[in-house]
Amino acid sequence: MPRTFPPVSLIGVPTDIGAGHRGARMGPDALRIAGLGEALLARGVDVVDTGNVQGPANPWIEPVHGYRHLDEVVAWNRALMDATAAELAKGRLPIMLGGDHCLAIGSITAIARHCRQQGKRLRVLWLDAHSDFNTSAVTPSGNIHGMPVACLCGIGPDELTRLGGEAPAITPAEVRQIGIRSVDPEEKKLIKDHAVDVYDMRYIDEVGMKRTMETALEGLDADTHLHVSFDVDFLDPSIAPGVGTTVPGGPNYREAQLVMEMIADTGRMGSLDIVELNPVLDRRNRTAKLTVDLVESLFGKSTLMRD
Ligand SMILES: [Mn+2]
Repeated sequence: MPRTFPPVSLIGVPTDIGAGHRGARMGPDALRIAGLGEALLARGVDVVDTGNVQGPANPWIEPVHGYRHLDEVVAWNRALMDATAAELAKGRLPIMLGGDHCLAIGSITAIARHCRQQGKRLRVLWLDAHSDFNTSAVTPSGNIHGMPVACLCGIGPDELTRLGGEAPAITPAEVRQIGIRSVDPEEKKLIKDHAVDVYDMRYIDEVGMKRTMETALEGLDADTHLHVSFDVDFLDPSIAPGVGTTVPGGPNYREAQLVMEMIADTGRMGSLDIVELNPVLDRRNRTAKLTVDLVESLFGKSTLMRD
C-alpha cells in the first residue's frame, strides 16, 4: 500500500555562520538545483518552497570568549526557529535546507516546543560523523556547528540554550546518534557523562546497519515525532565529497539507503534538517544529487513494494 506523507515545506537556511569553512551558505540552492522539490513532487508529496530565512552576513572573525560569531548564530537560529514553528503549526513537515549544523539549534528548539504543546514524544536521529557535543571550554575553534547537541541539551551559552525560552530544549535520552567517527577527547567525556546514545562506526561494523537502526528506532509509536538531523558528512567522503569536514570510514551508498528506507518504514518522520553540504567543495553537484536520492528514500522510494 503506498504510504502518504504530510505536506512538506522547504526552508532554505543559506549560512555558514557556525562552520570552519565558508560555502555551506550555497547549500540550499545546490539542493534546489539538484531537484529536491521536484523529486518529492514526483513521489506525490505536496511541496511548498518557502524561500530562504534571512540573517546576518558571516563576519569571518576569530572566537570571542570561546564562541565564533555568537550574535550572528543567535540571529540565524531565532529566525529559523520562528520559520520552523510557523510550518509545524500549519501541520506541515519542515525540511531545513542548510546551511551549517548550528541551525539545528533553531529547528529542534521549535520542534521540541511543538511536541510539548501537542503532547508528543520526540526522538532525534542525528546522522553525522561528529557528535556535535562540544562546549566552548573544549573546542579550540569555537565553531558553533560543533556544539548544537550540547546547546539543545542545555550546555552552552544562555542565548542558545534558552533560544525557545525554556532550557534545556531536549534531553540526551531523546537523541540517537548514528555514524559517529570523530569525537574530540574532552567531548568523549561529556558524551559519557550525559549518557548520549551513540552508535559509532565500530558499533555499526560489529552489528551491521540493520540492527543498529532497529535499535535506534526502537520504541517509536503513534505519539512520537521523529526528527532527522542529517549532516551530509555522515556519508563516506568517497561518495559525498562536498562537505567541509570529511572523515573517512563512513556509511557507504547501500548502508545510507538502508538507513533512509528504515526511517521511511517507521512512518513517523515529522521534520528533517539537511546540513553541511558545501558546493564549493563538491564536484559537479554530485553530493547534492546524492542527497536528493537519499531524501527520496526517506519519502518511501524503494526498489520493490515491501509491506
Ligand atoms: Mn554535524
